[in-house]
Formats: sequence, structure tokens, C-alpha cells
Amino acid sequence: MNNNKKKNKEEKILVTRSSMPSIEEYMEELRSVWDSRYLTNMGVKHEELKEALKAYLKVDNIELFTNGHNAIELSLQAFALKGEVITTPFTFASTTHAIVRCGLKPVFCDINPKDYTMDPGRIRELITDRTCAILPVHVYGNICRVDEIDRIAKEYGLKVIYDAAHAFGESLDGRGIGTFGDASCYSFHATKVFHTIEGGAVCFGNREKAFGEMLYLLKDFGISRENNVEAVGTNAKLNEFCAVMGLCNLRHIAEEIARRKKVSERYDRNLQGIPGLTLRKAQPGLTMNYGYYPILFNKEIFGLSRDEAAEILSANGIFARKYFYPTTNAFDCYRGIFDPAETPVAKQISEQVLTLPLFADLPLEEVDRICSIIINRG
Ligand code: T4K
Repeated sequence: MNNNKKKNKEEKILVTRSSMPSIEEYMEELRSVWDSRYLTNMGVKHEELKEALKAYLKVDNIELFTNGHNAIELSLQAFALKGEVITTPFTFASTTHAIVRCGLKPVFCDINPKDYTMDPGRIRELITDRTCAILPVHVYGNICRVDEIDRIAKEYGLKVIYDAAHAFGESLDGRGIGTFGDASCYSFHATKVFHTIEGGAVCFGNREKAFGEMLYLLKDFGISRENNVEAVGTNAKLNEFCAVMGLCNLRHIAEEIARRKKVSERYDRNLQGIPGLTLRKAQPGLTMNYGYYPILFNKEIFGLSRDEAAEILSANGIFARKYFYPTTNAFDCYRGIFDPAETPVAKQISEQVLTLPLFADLPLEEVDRICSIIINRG
């Protein structure tokens, strides 16, 4: 039995692993919540977290939610959008489902092969008189071409809502990512760089005051005050236990990102320059959060397909993930409604991409082992 197989018997390495504060730190932060018996509905910790995140993310306004998905759905609802939304199929199910669940029609724009975000050169040809918004995704924390998207949106009077689920804490030339477009939706899921167990947020500018008020209403059933319900809302309130987790995790966020950077750089060192493997490229001016480590496998050059590489890794106890395969326009639930052939770049990337394990406490020797398994095919 080789060393890699032996290791496999000992432990599995999953694509990610939630970072945690110490239990003592969490309990200490939780104590006042426990004593107060005020557990949810925009409590003290919820408000504290809101202020802390506003400062950290360098945004004017923020509303917190139960998860990133509700942040997107309620943003679409709060803007009272009707018609078609131009979006990307190279994303998690949430982005497309949110559009559909709001009674809107997703119109899929292909992605660019450099950073896998929406290709702005293809947006204009998709705009019709029914288009109301653009919903791009900062996929893997790669930032969309925000200037070009903004220009097109202004020209046609469209809203821009970014899915910033992967972009926590990132900035472009010093400007917080959450300040681009009309709104940006974050996920604080347990698998993210920053998490509140489950959670999410929408960031928006001061121009969008009415939007912010509507978001607040919608996450609490549309109740404006006792005996008064103004909108058909839902329940999407972040509870105090989650807010406490967020307050603790935010204290350690700089270290979290620094440790992820080390892991990511170790992958770069081991894998760069290998013909047939495409690594993520740094984007000029972007301060990254190192949330994901995607690589593309070109079977003709490297000799292994993405699926073969994933199988070899899993035989060695390493569970990389095919984020994002299939593209959302190829999901079974959308068969006959959308056509993945209309977004050929997204289709190809989704068939080649594998996101390797990346988390703060992944030992660098394990990174070396993962790379050696890929390079040596086992
Ligand atoms: N937009 C985009 C672009 C997104 O990627 C997402 C979420 C959203 C919107 C929606 O945001 P949320 O509503 O989720 O806040 C995971 C996450 O559940 C999901 O949040 C995330 N994207 C997606 C990319 O990844 P799955 O189905 O792959 O999760 P699962 O359970 O297979 O977990 C993946 C790995 O994470 C496991 O192998 C182990 C590790 N893990 C998992 C859990 C649940 C932990 O370490 N701790 C945990 O508590 O979706």
C-alpha cells in the first residue's frame, strides 16, 4: 500500500472545513443572549454584527438574512422587478433558482474563459424590452467586469444585483466589492471564508434607501409595526446564535484569509506551469479572499480529464468538488426550458473544472500530497 492510500484510511480531506472560534469565545459572546432570552428578530447581536460588517466590508448599508439565497430572492423582490434577468449559468443553483422563484425569466449570458465571470461583450445582444436587471456572479471571488456592466446597465436603465456569495471582504483598488451595482448579495454559509453558520447579507448604497426599507420589511413578513403589514414578506431573519458566530469569526478574519492565502500559494507553487492544467489568474487591483481553488483539466494535453482526476483523488480520500457542474441551465428541473448549448464557454469550463480542498487549517504537506496525486495520477 502506498503512502497516499495509507493516509486515506486515516482521514478524509473534504473540499472545505468550517473555521470555528474556540467554544469558550463563542460561549462568552453568547452569554448575554442566553441571559436575555431574546433569541431572534433583530436582537442586540444582530445589530452589532450589522455595524461591524458595514465597517469591514466598506459599504454604506447592509441588511442581514438567514442565508445568501434569501438575500438574492428578497433583493429581486424589493426592487419589484418584472420580466427578464440577464445572468450567468456558471454558478451555484441558488442564483438561477432565485430568479425563477421570483417569477422572473433568467436569460443566460456566456462567461469569459479567463475568470469565468459574465462576458459583458455578450450582454447587449441579450437585452430586450422585457429586460429589467443583470445578475452577475463574482465566481470563486473573481470579480466581474464591474465597469463595463455598469456602463451597459446605465445605458439601458437596468438594475445590477451582484451575487457576491464568494467575494466576502474583497476589494477592487481599495473599494469594497459590495459597493458595485445597485445591490450585492453575500452568503455567510458554514462553508464560506466568513460564516454565521447559515446567513447572508445585502449591501447597497445610500441612493437605495427605499430598497433597504423594503428589504427590512420583506425579511420580517412585511410587518412594519404591530397590527400593520405592508408587504408580502417571508421569514428571513438572522438569529442571535448565528450573529454571535459572525461576531466571533469576524475577529479572526484577517488570520483566516492569510492562512488560506498560504494554502492557495502552495497549490500555485506545485501546479503552475504544468501543461494542460489551468490555474486561476490574479486580477489586477483585486484584494482576494482565497475562498476557492479552481483548476481546469485539459485531457488532451494533461492526459487526465477532470472526472478522472476527481476519481483518483477520491480513491485517496480527497474530496474535491465540481463547482460548478453542470451549469444551471443544464439542470434536470430546467430541461426543455433552457439550452446549455447557448453558453458554450460555461459548458466547457464546467466540464473541466475541479475545486481543490482549501481551508485555513489544511496542512501544507497535505497540499503537497494532493498535488503529487494529481501530477503522478495516483
Ligand atoms: N450564490 C452562490 C454563487 C453560491 O455559491 C451560494 C452558496 C449561494 C448563492 C447561496 O448561499 P447560501 O444560501 O448557501 O448562503 C455548499 C454550500 O452549502 C453553499 O452555501 C455554497 N454556495 C456551495 C458552493 O457549497 P454544497 O451542496 O456543496 O454543500 P455540502 O454540504 O456538500 O458541503 C460542502 C463541503 O463543506 C463538505 O464536503 C464539508 C464542508 N462543510 C459542510 C458543512 C455543511 C463543513 O465544513 N461544514 C459544514 O457545516 O453547497
